[in-house]
Amino acid sequence: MANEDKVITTEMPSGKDGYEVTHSKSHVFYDGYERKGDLQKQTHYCPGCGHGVVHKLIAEALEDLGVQDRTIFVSPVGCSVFAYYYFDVGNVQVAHGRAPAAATALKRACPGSIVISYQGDGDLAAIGTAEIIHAANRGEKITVFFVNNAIYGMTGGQMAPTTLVDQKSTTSPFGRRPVNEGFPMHVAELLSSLEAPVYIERVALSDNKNIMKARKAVRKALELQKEGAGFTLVEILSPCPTIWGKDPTEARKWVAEKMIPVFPLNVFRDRKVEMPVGNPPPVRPIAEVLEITPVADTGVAKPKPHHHHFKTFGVKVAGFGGQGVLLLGQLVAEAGMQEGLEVSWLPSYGPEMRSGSAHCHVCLSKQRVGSPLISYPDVLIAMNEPSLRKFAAQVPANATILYNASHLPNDFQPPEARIICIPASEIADRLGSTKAANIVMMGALLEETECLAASTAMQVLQDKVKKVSMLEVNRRALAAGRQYIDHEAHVGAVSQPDGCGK
Ligand SMILES: Cc1ncc(C[n+]2csc(CCOP(=O)(O)OP(=O)(O)O)c2C)c(N)n1
Ligand code: SF4
Repeated sequence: MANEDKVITTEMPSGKDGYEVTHSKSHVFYDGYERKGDLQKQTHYCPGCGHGVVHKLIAEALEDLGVQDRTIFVSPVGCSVFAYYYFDVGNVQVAHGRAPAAATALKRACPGSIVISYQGDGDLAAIGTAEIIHAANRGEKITVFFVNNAIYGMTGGQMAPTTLVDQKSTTSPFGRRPVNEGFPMHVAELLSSLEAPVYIERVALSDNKNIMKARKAVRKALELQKEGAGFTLVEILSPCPTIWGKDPTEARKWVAEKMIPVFPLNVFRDRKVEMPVGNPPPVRPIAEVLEITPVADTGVAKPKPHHHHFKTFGVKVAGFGGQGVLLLGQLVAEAGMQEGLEVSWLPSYGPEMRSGSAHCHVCLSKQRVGSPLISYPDVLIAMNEPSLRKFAAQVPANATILYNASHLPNDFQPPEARIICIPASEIADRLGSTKAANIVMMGALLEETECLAASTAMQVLQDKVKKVSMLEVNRRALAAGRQYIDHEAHVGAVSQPDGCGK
């Protein structure tokens, strides 16, 4: 877009006294705002709102510093939630209070970018207190613009941590009382007590002179980031005429007369911080960190290529904590990976470590996995009765349920799916460890469905189980599960203690 295109010209009657008013907006703003058809030229902010001024200062600074193309603007939740409609930069809008965390990730992933975390006082100083303190304490190389208007604007004027003593709000209708709601929070001072921040200043949009100072502070913070310095924050005391119930001029006056005495304007921090370097963390291959030893590297022969008869194969494993439900899912996923499939494993469990319910979804696929959620599994492995009752109805007619028991509960209404009862816990018990019931089920799964090769499963067990005696139990459990399917299980008969389904 050429420069001239963004110049808005108002033609006045020409002639002797005629004149032309020309004003322009920064090229960092979009030409038109696509928010609403009839509001292409204006923002959604109320007349006299400080957000519009701060946007202008930021846009001009980004333009002057020549960093528009590498800027990422993180919008908060609050009145400025729509900042992405205005800034023609990289935009991310995040959950309430999380902007510094998202900005951290963005900056670390793209160290050459200029990352801005833009936040109101509710967003930064209430719900996002932890995020801002830790981002500042870590010295993240981001710039935070903290718009303090002493109130929650977007939601209609609730008390913010920055609300002044005696200031009325919808949640402090008689005025803020320190004895009840505490004192206004001084964010710039609070963060200045930390070691890492490089630059922290508080400015105000109370009059033109102070707006010029704010302009300088905004530039300085962004310039420092451009130079590679650490954490920078500008707190901006900002009018909110609408919620304060004042006209724009009175609101600015209120910033000067009421806010500045409580939040003094100051440069609280302006120093380069030398971060101690320390030993660099060890660099290890991802496969090693995830304990996925490529088969070729183990010195053991690669498993024979296995024919996969499916495009996508979904398994749900369910039971209670301690039955190795999640581990069974991991082993299946791991074996799938070793056979060159795309895989996913999605665990789900309650807060209890033991005896609570647990289940996991495993997807084996020849294509990239779209969703790790298995709503209609090809196989349900139900390790206990509650899991059978809970998930059986999700299993389609042409799919299979492997149930850990010698027969179905008498009052159970079997679904259309094939059900195979396998007393896996009893079998594992006989082999010397009830814990190996999940591996018995794995053997049954492989033998019944041939989704993966048993040799791959054995390979995975060898990689995972370090204790020789336990590995031997697992080897026998895997074989026992397969054998049960081949020689003892029956499908589709009555609910009898002979491994039968319906
Ligand atoms: C998790 C969550 N909690 C609460 C809200 C409701 N909420 C939306 S904006 C807001 C506060 C906005 O105030 P502030 O951050 O000061 O920004 P302003 O609107 O004044 O610019 C709140 C509490 C929400 N959207 N999400
Ligand atoms: S409510 Fe206040 S902060 Fe929100 S847009 Fe209006 S003036 Fe600005």
